[in-house]
Amino acid sequence: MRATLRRLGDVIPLPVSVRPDPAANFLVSPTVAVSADPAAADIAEQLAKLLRRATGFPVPVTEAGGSIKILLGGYDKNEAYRVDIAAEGVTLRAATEQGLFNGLQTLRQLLPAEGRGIGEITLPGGTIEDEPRFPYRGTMLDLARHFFTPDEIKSYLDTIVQFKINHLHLHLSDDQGWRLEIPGWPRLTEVSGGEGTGVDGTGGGFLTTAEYADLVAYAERRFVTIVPEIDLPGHVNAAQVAYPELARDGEQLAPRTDAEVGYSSLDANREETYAFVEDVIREVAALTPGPFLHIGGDEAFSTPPEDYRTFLTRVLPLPGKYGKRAVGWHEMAAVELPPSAVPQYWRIEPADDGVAQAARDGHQVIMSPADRSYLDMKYDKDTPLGLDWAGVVGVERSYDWDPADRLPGVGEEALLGVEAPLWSETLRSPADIEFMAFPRLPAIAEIGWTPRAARDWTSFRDRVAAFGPRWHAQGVNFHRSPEIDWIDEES
Ligand code: TNX
Repeated sequence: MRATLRRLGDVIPLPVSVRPDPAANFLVSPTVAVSADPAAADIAEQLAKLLRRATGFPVPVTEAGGSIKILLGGYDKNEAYRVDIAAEGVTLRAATEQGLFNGLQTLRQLLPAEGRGIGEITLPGGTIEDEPRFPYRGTMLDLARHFFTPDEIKSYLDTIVQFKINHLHLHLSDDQGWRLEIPGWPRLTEVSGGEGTGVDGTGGGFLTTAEYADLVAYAERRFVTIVPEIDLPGHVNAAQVAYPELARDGEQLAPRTDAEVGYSSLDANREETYAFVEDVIREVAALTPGPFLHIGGDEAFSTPPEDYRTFLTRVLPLPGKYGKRAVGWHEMAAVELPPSAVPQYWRIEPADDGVAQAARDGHQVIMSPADRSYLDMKYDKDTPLGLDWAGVVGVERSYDWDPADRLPGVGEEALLGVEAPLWSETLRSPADIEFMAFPRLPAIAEIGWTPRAARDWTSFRDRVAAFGPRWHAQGVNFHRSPEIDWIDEES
């Protein structure tokens, strides 16, 4: 069987520049080899593996002489890359391994759906030159409402990097559970991380410090930065159940498995609170090589506004004290922020004074409006999973907006990037995660990568249609949205 030839621009996110040259198609023949500088050997091996799987050919990796070449250097931007496909050979080049990794994802999408061993295949001729619009292209996974194991998170990582997502924010604590072991505070995970925790008592589990470190390293090898979140000063019932001295009157609170929000709070006027918070921030910072530490700050409805300011004024400098940039949900912008702090906008209102002021003050903002980017919103009223407080979010709705005109006063230059959060109140399995994320996460990935003027819903809709057989071959679940005219089989 001969796979249909992919078109050079059939890539998500759409590259900045695509110049097809149909006279220059490259035939991947049985003698093909990949050669690379030793520093790029890892990327070469990953490409060879994809080609072996697609063709069934041996595809050796050599230092020189192969018709597919991987070159490091010549390009001065971190994430940029260039691919040239000609009849005589293919060249992938970038200044950094991260750039090569991005190019590898592009080449992967130009291969037929994998796992087929179909013999000779053709890569479409021409040149792609590419680099991202924003440095931060993220998604968030809520491990607190429902825990997912390290292997499950790794498998999700392997899928999201194909769309050049480069940050994974992990929501590690909430009212229903605490999901990261913290040295010196063992009851957090012993009491609030085990069996019976999470929404409906079905989401138990936690990451040991070793598992977290391994996960961070796994992500790093795929050029993904883990952004850990400890949600403060609200969303803390699980911490208070484990350590009653963190409760307002020192009382023993009951574990909660419902999905209410806004009822719990640390006491901003007790020193015990700050001893706990600083320990946790120091330990999480020590375990996290990436630059960001997310301190939550959302929905603190039971923290009086004055206390909220007192609390954040003391806590916001702590990530900086331990070498990290504080990220927080945008409510934190009610307080004077340290210069490097990053507010993350999550609401649905068309304006926000605090975020606009932060942007004026030179802060970078992450854009995650719930009515566009929340992966836990239902696709339509019949979606079996998810919530609908921000409305239903179909695929076109998740694609057809722009972060640079979402909030007055928060334009292109104020944006660090975009993130698509996935809250897990209604999720139970990796298949549930995938169902909510695909195809909406690729839409958000394209918003974060592709220049605004170059992207267009009908083009995205047509390109995403070809991912049905790819996700099928990879064992990845997705929502067969009726908005997309899915291609069932690559013939
Ligand atoms: C709001 S978004 C929350 C979460 C919920 C989510 C459900 C945000 C910062 N807080 O506590 O899980 O809605 O969509």
